Amino acid sequence: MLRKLNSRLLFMTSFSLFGSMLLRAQEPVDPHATKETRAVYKNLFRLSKSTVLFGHQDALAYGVGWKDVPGKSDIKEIVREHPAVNGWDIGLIEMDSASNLDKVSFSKMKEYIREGYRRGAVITISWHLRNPLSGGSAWDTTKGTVASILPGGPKHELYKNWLNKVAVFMQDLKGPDGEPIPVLFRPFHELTGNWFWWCKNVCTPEEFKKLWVFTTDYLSKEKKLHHLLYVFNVADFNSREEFMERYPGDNKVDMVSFDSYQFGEKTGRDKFISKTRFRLEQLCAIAKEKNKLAAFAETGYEGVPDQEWWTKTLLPAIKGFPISYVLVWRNAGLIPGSQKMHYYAPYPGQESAADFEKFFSRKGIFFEKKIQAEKIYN
Ligand code: BMA
Repeated sequence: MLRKLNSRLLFMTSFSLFGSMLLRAQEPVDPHATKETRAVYKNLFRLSKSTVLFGHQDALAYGVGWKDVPGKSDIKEIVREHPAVNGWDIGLIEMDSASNLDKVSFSKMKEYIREGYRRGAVITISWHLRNPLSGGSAWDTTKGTVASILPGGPKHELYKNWLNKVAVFMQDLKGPDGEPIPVLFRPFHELTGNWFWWCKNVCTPEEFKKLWVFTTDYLSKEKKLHHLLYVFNVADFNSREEFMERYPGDNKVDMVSFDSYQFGEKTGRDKFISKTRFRLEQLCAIAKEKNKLAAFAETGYEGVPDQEWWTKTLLPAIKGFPISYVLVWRNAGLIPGSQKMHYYAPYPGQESAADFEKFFSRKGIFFEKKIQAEKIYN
């Protein structure tokens, strides 16, 4: 009886030891990930328990009414600090263009990335790549595009050529000691939408998974890039099943995330909060179960037409969830050729600026100085 109890105890302890080992195994999926990449990965896990980093797309390159002013960002104009996460997009790199689809020059982008890294910020990159089958934009949803670039497909070689260009760009991101700068790479984002050629209305789950596996394997094994963390990103989603339908596997993803925006009247506040909280609950449950990082990779309310959006909408929407970061989209300002203003962060004089300062001073919200103090690359 005692022997039985002992062996049961032994089984239970070894099981829980094994369990906690599994829980503690916080390593990127790339077994050759660089030292700094492993460090940022672990530190993001640690930090996500109590803090959320604030991010902004293209923050250092331009803002509402300005472009390429060294040291400036709209966020810094308000709170005297840059964001903790710097988002960039490399769309058009595949065309050998000197600038991306939003006219940020790639050489300057590299400088901004190095600058952000030196200040201890997190770097994330998305890729609005053009349609390799039709020659159209990322928004050209010609059917069969994904299939055409998979191994054996007529555009496979072209796609590899594009990936080679991505690899050259990524390889050029180096820190002061020549170390590669870790990047949270978020390819094929918003894959559950219906607006990009890799979205769910124009490829099957199997095709999408194959594309993901081919791409990540090619970059890590063929091109030997070991400073990328792979971010799986869906658009608005309504169930766990929807989120998981195209998930390529636990050994191919470092972080799970989704994008979701507020639209319409500011009375839509409650709806946005409850939908976001529902999604964050699903997301964080998946992340926990799979031992992955989680993020709210893109959000915002275009033009921020709500004076208290930051503390009365965004904060209540994300409060309490162990996510690494929340990022708002770019401050393009006036879209050329239209009367439309396109921005998601405040700038001096913008109606939500005062509330943004309140958001900034909340304990668990990190901007540049707090992330710098954490030395996440060490
Ligand atoms: C969209 C808009 C576009 C932009 C694209 C890629 O959401 O901001 O103006 O070209 O993202 O950054």
